[in-house]
Amino acid sequence: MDKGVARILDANFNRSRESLRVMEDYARFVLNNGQLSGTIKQARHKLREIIEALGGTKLLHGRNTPGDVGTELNASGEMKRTDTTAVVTAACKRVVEGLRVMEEFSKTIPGQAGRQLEQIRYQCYEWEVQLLSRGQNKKKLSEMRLYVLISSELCKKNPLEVARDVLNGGADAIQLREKKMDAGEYLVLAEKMAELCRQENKLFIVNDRPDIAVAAKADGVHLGQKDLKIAQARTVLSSEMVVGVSTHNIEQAKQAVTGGADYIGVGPVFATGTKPSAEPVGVEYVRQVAKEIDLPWAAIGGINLDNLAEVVAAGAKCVAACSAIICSEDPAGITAQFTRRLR
Ligand code: TZP
Ligand code: MG
Repeated sequence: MDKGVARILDANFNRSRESLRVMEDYARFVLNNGQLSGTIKQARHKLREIIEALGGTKLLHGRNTPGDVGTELNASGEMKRTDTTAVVTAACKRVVEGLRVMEEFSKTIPGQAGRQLEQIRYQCYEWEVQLLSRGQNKKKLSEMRLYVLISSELCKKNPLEVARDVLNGGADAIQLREKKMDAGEYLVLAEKMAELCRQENKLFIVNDRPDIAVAAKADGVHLGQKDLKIAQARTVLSSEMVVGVSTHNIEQAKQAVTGGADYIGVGPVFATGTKPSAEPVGVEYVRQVAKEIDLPWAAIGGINLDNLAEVVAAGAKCVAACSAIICSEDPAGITAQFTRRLR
């Protein structure tokens, strides 16, 4: 093999492999997404097989790092990244560059390497979208202050109008929670609400039903303790989708964290007619979560403008509210009062 080609393949194999590892670790440790990190890992192993077939250790003989005229040439932005999204974006760009260079020069060598490298490169374009959109959803969750639950049976007018009102009032996320609707009707409403939220760049979550969340192109699904487990729901969710879990005590909260939840609900803080069978857990649990849980979370249950200050004083940065907002005659106005006090 031409010595220059060997050096190019060796350098770009390392470049691509290292970048894949950055993507894999981001999926694994930042996104908690075992499925995506596993798929990226497989590609990293496939890449090793391709390089073995191209000559493997023979390429190493061409390596001459001290004599490489490019090691001193750093682009000015290379050592600075504003956040983890910037890190993973750079890795995604680097890997496809590396793969493309390998692909081109491997054309000078007989075999299938070019095609195989091309396939990994195409997968990388997909992964970039998945890694970044889930990352963006997680960022939105960490900045979320008001999460509004909408159930059509509690609305004083069309639930889509209520959704528009709460978005106008400044809500960061909407959850559609329909306990009595047939799946077909639930989906139609969810699709329309998802579209409204998308237009405003706000999160849209479907309660209970991962299948409807996927079909409606929601940003995620919310699961109760008796619903599907997170891993079970993930088998049908797209990898960019987030999962929220209701928790009623600190053990459940910790379990949700280790199970890979993206956010948790904390409550019911107060007794609520929206979920009359649920035993209120009080602000003490809010205090505990504020101290012990390092994941976005929303205090929920019977929260209104009169008791909001108490929940905030207990450490809640984000609250979820349903009846206080959607049962009112002025959902936009009440939402605006919530958001003003939460920011
Ligand atoms: N989970 C715990 S409390 C609750 C849910 C779904 C109901 C929240 O509604 P409201 O009307 O804000 O109490
Ligand atoms: Mg449920």
